[in-house]
Amino acid sequence: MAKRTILTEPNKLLRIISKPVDQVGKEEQKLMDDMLETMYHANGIGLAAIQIGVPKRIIVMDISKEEGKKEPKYFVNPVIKNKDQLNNTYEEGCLSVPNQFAEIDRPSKCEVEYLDYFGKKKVLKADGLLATCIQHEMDHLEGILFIDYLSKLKKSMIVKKLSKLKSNTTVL
Ligand code: GNR
Ligand code: NI
Repeated sequence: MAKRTILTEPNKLLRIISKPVDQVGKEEQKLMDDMLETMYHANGIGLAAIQIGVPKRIIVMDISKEEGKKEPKYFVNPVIKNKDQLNNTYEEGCLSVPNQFAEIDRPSKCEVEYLDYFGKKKVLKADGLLATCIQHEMDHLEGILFIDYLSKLKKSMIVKKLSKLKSNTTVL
């Protein structure tokens, strides 16, 4: 496994629409391993492949709370089947929008069809944080970030802040 660099806004790659995976093979499994390691290292609960610069429809997630008890979840080619009529507000953050948080409204429950780590077809009914996180990650596959849901003013303040931070660092 290898830890990779997480891209941050305003990086254009984050706006790419990711491509479906033909087959879950060795290469995809290696990518999922790397994504999980990268996500754990950054203390995130989810990560989409494009966040490490790979435009494939792959997501990893772990929303387990207990320290030491890992519950990794892998989603390849995920499709949201049913969204609840009812919305839920959650304070969201994103590893690609570091240290910025905002309340975002999304359907409170959803059903997702996907392939797992072994390429097996699965269906998952999600609610609570899991539902929010899956929808946040699915947005990444479409090149959408949570700040896109904010007012122009709020969004531009965040983007400006991040651009400034970036120009002050020597890495990248
Ligand atoms: O670590 C993360 N936390 C989080 C909190 C609320 C809603 C969504 C998320 S996902 C985020 C990791 C990330 O950026 N995934 O793309
Ligand atoms: Ni994110």
